[in-house]
Amino acid sequence: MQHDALKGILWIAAIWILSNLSVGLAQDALKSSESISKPNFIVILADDLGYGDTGCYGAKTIPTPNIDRLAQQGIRFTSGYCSASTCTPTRYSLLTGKYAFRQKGTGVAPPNSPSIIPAGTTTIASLLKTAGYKTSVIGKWHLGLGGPSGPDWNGTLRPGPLDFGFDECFLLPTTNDRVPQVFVKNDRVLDLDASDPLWVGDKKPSDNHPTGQTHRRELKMNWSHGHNATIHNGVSRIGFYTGGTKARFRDEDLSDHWVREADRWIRAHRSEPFFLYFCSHAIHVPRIVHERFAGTTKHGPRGDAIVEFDWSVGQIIETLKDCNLDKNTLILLCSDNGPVLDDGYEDRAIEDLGDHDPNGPFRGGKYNVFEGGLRTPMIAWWPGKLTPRVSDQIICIVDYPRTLAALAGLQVDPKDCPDSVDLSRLLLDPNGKGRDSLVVQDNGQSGSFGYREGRWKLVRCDSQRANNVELRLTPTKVPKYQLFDLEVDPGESIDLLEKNPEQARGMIERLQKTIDLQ
Ligand code: NG6
Ligand code: CA
Repeated sequence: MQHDALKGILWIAAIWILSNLSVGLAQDALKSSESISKPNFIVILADDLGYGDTGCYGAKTIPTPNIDRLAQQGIRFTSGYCSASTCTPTRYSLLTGKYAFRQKGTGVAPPNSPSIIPAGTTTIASLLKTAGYKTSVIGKWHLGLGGPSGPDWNGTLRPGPLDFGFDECFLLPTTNDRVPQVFVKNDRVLDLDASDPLWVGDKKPSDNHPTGQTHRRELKMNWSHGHNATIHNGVSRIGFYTGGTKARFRDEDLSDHWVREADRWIRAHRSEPFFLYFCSHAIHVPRIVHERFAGTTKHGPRGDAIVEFDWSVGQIIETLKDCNLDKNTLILLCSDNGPVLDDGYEDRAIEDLGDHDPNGPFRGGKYNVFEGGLRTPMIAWWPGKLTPRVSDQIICIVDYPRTLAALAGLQVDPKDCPDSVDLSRLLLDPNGKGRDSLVVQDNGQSGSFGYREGRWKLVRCDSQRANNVELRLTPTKVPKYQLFDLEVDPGESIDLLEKNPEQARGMIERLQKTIDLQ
């Protein structure tokens, strides 16, 4: 009798254990199928790459097979915009979904810039983190680091990416032409030896400190303007620094570092949804490619740097394929501003340009608000999910936060990412619509804006001067307002302002209204 009772209890216990186990297994299966259905996101941001610099956008003499393949298999946008024609404000908008002119101090950040993004700001990374994503930024940051007194290069570099939603980071802290040439891993300078502290400043640290001016003849790449302060790796930079000798990188190896880190990070997070912001330094000056890419084009370092960037894109795809993630990953590829030829170093960008058109059919480039400064190669790639096509709908990098949040199934608070538009339908549906209107800006100090509404483009230059309009840095005098019909005049050469006063007046008002919105 006792034996039977024990048997019964054991049976009940076994059934209870088994049923709970199966519920647990079912829950696990659900969890993993949920995470599989959540796509991974990779934003690949080039630096200073022009609309016409890749094969799929018309380049004939610079091979970019990897980017071209993405375009062929995905959506190639012909009206894709970065939000500013310099780096810092564009990066600010990409992360925060906010136009940079709304935030003071978002112009090109100097070497010792404190962190620019206000504490507590919702970003593309913090949003995705709330949806269970692993997040990382690998590459050029250029949004400042540290509190109001600037970066503590020998200590903890907070606030930084870790305070804006990134779990990890591996950074070029400023630009490759600004000091210091070191990596920041998470919140510290990588490989910094405490006995050789890093000092960064904007004044010569000693009378005999070698600079691009005192040692010009010994440089491996001569400067043409600016860039004549501290020398590292045979190249003089913007700003001064000493120390951190072991922590310094070789410019030639930068792309290899980004690729190696991206490969490591993707593999480590292959079984959970992830967001990787991959922001290469390429093709920013000084354009110093790895030895294996030197001379691969007839356009000198600028062309070779595009080939090297394309290679790094190809390597990321290889990693995704190897991890079997290529069908479940959306890549958005774009550039932070339009092209520039001589941006401070004598690297034959002008002399060896030949017939290549860095800004494609457009006028202008980096530093101005003509289309060449803002219209960027923009490709969305997500095999099996996006119908391959060319789209002329308007999309901007400021739209990435809300678009990716929507694809991750998130609701975004209306006060967050206020200028970002959810364009997920535009990606998923060939009949989806882009933006009705868009405001773009230059570096942000001179009151220059571009305002696009459909085929119309208003150019506003309060200073009545614009730089790099003909891809030469000499300033050009321009009227305060100009109006162009991009459908018939993509090169912005025929000012229609006087012929279309109503259209112009309306756009001037609507632009101002958008600027004034808080
Ligand atoms: C300019 C630099 C230019 C580049 C740019 C920022 C000089 C003369 N020019 O001030 O070389 O560094 O800033 O580029 O110093 S960006 O792509 O990071 O915005
Ligand atoms: Ca740039």
